[in-house]
Amino acid sequence: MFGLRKKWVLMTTLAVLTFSGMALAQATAYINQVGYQTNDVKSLTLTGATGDPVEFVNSSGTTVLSVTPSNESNYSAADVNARLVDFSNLKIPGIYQVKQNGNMLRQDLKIADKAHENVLKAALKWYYYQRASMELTELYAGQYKRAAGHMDNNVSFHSSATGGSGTLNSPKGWYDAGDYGKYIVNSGITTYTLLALYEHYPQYFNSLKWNIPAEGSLPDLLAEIKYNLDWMLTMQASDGGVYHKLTTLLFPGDIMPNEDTETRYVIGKGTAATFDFAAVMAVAARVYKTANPSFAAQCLEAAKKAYSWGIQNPNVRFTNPLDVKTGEYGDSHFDDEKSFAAAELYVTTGDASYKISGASANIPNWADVGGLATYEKAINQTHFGTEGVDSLLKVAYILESRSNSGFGVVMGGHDFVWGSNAVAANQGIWLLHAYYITGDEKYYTAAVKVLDYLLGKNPLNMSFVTGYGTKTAKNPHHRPSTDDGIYEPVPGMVVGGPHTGGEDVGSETWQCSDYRTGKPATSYTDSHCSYATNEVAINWNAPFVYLAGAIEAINAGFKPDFAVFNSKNSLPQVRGFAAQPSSGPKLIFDGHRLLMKHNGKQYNLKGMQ
Ligand code: G3I
Ligand code: 9MR
Repeated sequence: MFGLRKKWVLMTTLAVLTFSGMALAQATAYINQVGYQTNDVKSLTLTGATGDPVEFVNSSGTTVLSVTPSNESNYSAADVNARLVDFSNLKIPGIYQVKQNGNMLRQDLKIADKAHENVLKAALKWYYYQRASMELTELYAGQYKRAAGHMDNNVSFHSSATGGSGTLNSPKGWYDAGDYGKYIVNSGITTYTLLALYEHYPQYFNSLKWNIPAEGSLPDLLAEIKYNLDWMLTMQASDGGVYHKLTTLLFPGDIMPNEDTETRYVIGKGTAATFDFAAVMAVAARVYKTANPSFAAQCLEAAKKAYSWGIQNPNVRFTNPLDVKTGEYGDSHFDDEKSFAAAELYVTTGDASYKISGASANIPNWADVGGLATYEKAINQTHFGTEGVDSLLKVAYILESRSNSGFGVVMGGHDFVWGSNAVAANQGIWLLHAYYITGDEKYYTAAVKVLDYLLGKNPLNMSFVTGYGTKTAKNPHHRPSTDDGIYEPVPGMVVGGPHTGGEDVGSETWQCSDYRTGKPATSYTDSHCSYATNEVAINWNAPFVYLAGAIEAINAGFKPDFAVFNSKNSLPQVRGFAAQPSSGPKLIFDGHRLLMKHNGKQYNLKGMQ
């Protein structure tokens, strides 16, 4: 009797221990919540899981693939141990369950053709929602219709806007972010990124539409970009210099655009804004040349004038005047803006007097655009030699290597700054450029992992794009979303993302209680108070749009004309070679590439089809 009892106690204790052990190590799977492209690379991340096979179960309950995860390794930015699972071999569209040892890890894994087309269109459509000076009608905006705000046709010159007098007619353009300011520096990298996407994939974007009022017969992408270019052009003074921003003196409260009737000013004039403007206008001159030649000519003239002003005024720094509290976008290093403008003007005009040597190895952001010149140099080797290629690949190599362990993401601890999601997306663009110039699939695979990160495969287990994904931000710091009375925020917005800066943490009523975890990758709050982690901004959506757009276009069979990789639709649809000879070379399709195996060696058949 006693023996039996003892045995029971022992068994119960074991059961409790086992149960609590399982509870401690609860397995979680992190996926791209929007979906994976049918014929593309696919991966997910596990934490708290064993190394046992992961099963993918289709809607009929059949396990269609079983994959052994990688060994566990640590991702220090979130302080988690993670395993990676590559399920690229799953190539049948559908919704799948993800299981391990029969335990359900996810039920929302989606595989589809054009998996990112809808989120891409939504992220592009957001620029329409950000348009100043026009009413958003129900026809285009649906429930997000709103009255026009900020006509900006009679804007005062602040005393810092040197040389300006009277008032300026400066309508149109996109609101920068959750606030209603219009800032040239941030418009610079944003507008460039969208122009580059069109320039790299013109055929794809000539037919992609997302229900916006498009000017004339322009493709939607060019029409949307022109709405901001038209505003930017108004910000150039007659001497060629460009004003820094157009805002109120203070940030408005949580009101709709039409309710913000405070005086708006043209503020500052400086070297960063002027060179950024020159670069963007030089690219626009190429991109609109066929669709709207007179506009393209106007852009080129504006670019040249701005560049000359920058050369003559190489060090005019903007800082907020004492009475101005809106976004500063202050910068004191101008070499990067200068090399960006010079590279673009050289490519547009062919005039070698614009040539400047040296290439930046920094991932681009609004304050450091040297990397944008690096892109132009790397893809135009006849103009620039190999310096762009060298810088690009040096960085791409490091980024790619990070994506193969830990959480399977590219973001390292130092990348988590205000707007960290834009850092991620810009890393993705960098990797895509490495793919363009080398054709090496590993860079493409890493870029896809960046897209996965932004859409849910991250330690917060959320999609960073409003309205897209199983779990997304509901309370972004975005005045219209806060004030429009609609529960769901405006869709298609990329929120800033995690970091430990905590600039919005404090005791004032409008500040956040401390949401920081001590780890950069998880220091985030989906709260309206959090302008440091949960605001939205045009320069954060743009690199996401480029990344999702390029990956969609590549999957649809397009490629930039300068890229050396084979377009995906030129690959033969080979699913096994049943009738191959039993000896001699063998052709293998690994799901992504056509390979030849012979005498124990493997050959990539790129360029041979
Ligand atoms: O330059 C320093 C660098 O030397 C230092 O190592 C680093 C350490 O954190 O900080 C760098 O400064 C950062 C600066 O951006 C430049 O990158 C600041 O910490 C950081 O607070 C600052 O954040 C900017 C923020 O405005 C505050 O000025 C964001 O990049 C920028 O995206 C954001 O932009 C705002 C606009 O002002 C207004 N509209 C909304 C928009 C988005 O929140
Ligand atoms: O709403 C503002 C946001 O757009 C800016 O990015 C942010 C940082 O400059 O500032 C926000 O405005 C806050 C201001 O700085 C302090 N008072 C509260 C404002 C919003 O809650």
